[in-house]
Amino acid sequence: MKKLKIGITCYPTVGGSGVVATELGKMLAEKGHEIHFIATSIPFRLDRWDPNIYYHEVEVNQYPVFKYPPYDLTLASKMAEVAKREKLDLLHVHYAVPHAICAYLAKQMVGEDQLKIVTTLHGTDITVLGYDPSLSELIRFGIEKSDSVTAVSDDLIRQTNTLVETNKEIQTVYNFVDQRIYYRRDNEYLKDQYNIRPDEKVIVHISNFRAVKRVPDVVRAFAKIKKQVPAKLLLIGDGPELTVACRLAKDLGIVDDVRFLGKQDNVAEILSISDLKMLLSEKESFGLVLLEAMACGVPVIGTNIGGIPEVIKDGVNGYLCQIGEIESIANKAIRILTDDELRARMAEEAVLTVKNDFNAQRVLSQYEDIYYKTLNGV
Ligand code: GMT
Repeated sequence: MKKLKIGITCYPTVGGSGVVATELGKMLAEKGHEIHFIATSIPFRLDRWDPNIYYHEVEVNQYPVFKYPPYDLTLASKMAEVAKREKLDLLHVHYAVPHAICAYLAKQMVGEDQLKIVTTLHGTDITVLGYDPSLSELIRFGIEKSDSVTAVSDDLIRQTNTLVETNKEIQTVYNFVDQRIYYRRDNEYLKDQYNIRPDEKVIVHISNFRAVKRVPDVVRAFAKIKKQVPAKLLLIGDGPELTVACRLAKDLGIVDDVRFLGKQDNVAEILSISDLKMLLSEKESFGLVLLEAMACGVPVIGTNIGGIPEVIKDGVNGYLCQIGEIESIANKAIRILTDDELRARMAEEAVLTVKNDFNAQRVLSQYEDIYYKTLNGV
């Protein structure tokens, strides 16, 4: 098979879409494809040198004549410049808005037949922006002008069809984690470093602490769990709701049992001392953090919304729960934390789910297949 030259654009800062785009780029490069990241900064997971990986910085300047820095236009022109010079076969963009629109502009600048566009929808572009009538037309345009479109869950395809009213064929390509990085280590000593007693259970929540993640529900559920099980709560990440969570923990008298770890790079290390992961969001097209936890043998509790039921098999690798039903969430958590046999079985199933259903190599092949079909006009 011909080795491809692929431009990848994503938001390079912390966030599931950036992680997926970067990990995919790294794996494609390992297979010999030439990967050109086109972004405003080096994606944070682009942590190793590879001769097949290039990085082209989009420098967004502030001009006095413009009220806002022209990110979209600068990106489109950088995409066109890189595509022409490096003779890219295609651009794989993550997000319909603005990245698919920028890619379409670049395609027109390069020449319609010279460059193909593959767009991956991650959710935020659809489930947040899709409700805005002033943007839904633009999202539809970005989707329909892409040569191929993928989404990270079946649910996201349903939502896209409803909110954006498009008939474009969209294919589900699930997210994945690299099990060479995400696996359970034997590092119980870390508990001591976080001032957690050996007999205490560890519950973890990882997110960008936006309102949709409903972090206060995690804190409320933990307060109930704490009454029956000696435990600590690790909050990883940062965002607008962090102070709310902290204040609530104080009000509930449990702040000494919560560790606010902020943004962390070595998440697999921390997951390896965890007994349960909670993601109680009201919107979640997939929930990549669930997969990361599961790969590290951590059972999960997640809300029965969006793409989460495609990841959590209720009663097998964790439990599904209804949004905001704190009592029932706490009861399910207590069941997992107090029944060693159940927890071990769910942990094993969690690792198997990642291996069988969200296998990195299989996802990589799916994307390659889409690239070749797109280039052949299939
Ligand atoms: O809100 C986030 O979690 C960040 C957001 C992003 O754009 O990076 O995550 C979205 O894409 C991830 C990777 O596909 C998914 O795992 C998340 O579920 C999705 N977030 C939402 O749908 C809210």
